[in-house]
Amino acid sequence: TVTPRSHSYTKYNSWDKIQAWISSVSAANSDLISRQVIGKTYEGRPMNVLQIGKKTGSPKPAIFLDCGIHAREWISTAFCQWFVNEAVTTYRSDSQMASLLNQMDVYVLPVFNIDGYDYTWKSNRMWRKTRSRKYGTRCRGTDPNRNFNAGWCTVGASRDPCRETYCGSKPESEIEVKNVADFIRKNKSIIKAYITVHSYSQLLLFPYSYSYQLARDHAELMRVARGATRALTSMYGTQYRAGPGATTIYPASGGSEDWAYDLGVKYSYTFELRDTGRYGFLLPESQIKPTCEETMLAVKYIATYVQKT
Ligand code: ING
Ligand code: ZN
Repeated sequence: TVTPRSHSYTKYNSWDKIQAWISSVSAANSDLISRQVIGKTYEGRPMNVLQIGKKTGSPKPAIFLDCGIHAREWISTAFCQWFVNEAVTTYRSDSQMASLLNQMDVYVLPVFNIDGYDYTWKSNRMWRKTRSRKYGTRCRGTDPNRNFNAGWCTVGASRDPCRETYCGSKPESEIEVKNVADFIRKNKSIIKAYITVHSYSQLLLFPYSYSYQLARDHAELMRVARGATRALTSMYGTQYRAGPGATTIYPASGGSEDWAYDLGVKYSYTFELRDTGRYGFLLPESQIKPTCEETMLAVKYIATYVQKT
């Protein structure tokens, strides 16, 4: 696999490097990867989705995986790059990966909130939101994980544009959220699982976050989550907790995973990667490899479960 000079899977990469990597990894693995632009960000950057899977000429069931909804959660963005590389480099040697990619496609959005991510590199490392402007305030940005149409702005979100959890002027007011929601709606019939990656806290969450009500598929979602976290822990002993968002982390509305679930994507999960607070969002680069390796086991567990269901 040819990667652009200075892109590294064990370092955090700037948006410019990730963009060049998207081009080169797609070109070098054209048998397994197709790329498409699902729209542009507020500041005009292209949002690329990589479709990974053996090309069969007919639509396959699929998993949608996104990283970097929140700008400062750099380990999340590193994970999507790791996932793409693992998929293409182990397809020929790992029978589980081969079977998965022969039967299913994984749609990967490596960076959801590109404008915010770029801003964390150039101006403010702790930025979380998008970078959109709003009339009448100097505060910029909406929390993209409060902007989906799932109990929108009812709990754990703010109507104040200056707050970190600002829900936006209406559901899908953020172009990045609308682009992703449109893509998932358009491919609703094939998307069987939705996985979104955040940091930090070492949790595997599933619906609901906007309500204390248990999801219709609670028992199955919990069983799969437990299997996934058991697989993750088996590698380095990293402890994860699994459960519905509202009771496991905090009640919050407008999240992508609740929205995807209510749309009909049954296997809908939010990962909160390492750590539990020592470094928080500033997870050292030395932890990229172990974090991504262990998380791969959990994602493959969920993917294989969905494949066989
Ligand atoms: N945590 C998530 C957040 O957006 C979450 C938790 C998950 C909320 C799913 C709502 C739905 O606050 C981080 N670290 O961003
Ligand atoms: Zn987050």
